[in-house]
Amino acid sequence: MRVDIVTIFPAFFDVLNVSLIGKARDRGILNLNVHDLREWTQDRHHTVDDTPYGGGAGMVMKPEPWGEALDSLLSPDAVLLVPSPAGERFSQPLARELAGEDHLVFACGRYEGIDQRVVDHFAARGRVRLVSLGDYVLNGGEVAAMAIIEAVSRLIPGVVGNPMSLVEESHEADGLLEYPSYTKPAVWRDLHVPPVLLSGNHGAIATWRHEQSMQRTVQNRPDLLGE
Ligand code: 6GU
Repeated sequence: MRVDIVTIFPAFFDVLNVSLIGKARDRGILNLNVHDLREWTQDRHHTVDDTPYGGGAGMVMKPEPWGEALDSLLSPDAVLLVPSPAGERFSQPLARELAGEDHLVFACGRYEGIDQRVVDHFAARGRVRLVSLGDYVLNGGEVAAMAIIEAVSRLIPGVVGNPMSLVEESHEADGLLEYPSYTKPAVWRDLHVPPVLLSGNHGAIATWRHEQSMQRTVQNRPDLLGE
């Protein structure tokens, strides 16, 4: 998969060199390119924003540099992703959908946003999605793009070493939250690992884990269980 990221803060993405994403890049599974929006400015001051028409607080990102940047980066089969608190909610199903794409382009704007005509222009010519991480506000799209890239790239075959570890986790298998995990030692600071996990009884372990998943979901995410 090819991923292009356009941002005024390329340094945010330096961390994509570490861990599993870094390895996937080294192995050529993930071709990830970070671009500075200011490369596509024409003026001496590399201006990327201006005051909003109609008034109001904050600045809006100018359309021209975005137009130039996206003209040069978007391929015919690319999906343009615009992180925005006004977008559709990002989810595991959307991550799975995006993991099947060949080319993703992220347009990271500041949170007051990019001139709407940029989205309108490219939506008329290709696939564009505004995507939100949830109901809170970040300063810009960079951290959101990073979360989306991590969620998507770990679903690409070969990125996560053991494919079974993708199956059991939260939001994948049964729509319940994941059960709690334990490792050695069996007693730590007077806290005991639940005895069933040491029993060797695989049926009992599966039942216990399902109960734990259910309990956690009722407690933390009742919305996942339906009305
Ligand atoms: Cl995608 N962007 C910004 N700026 N804030 C957010 C978000 C995205 N998702 C949640 N909050």
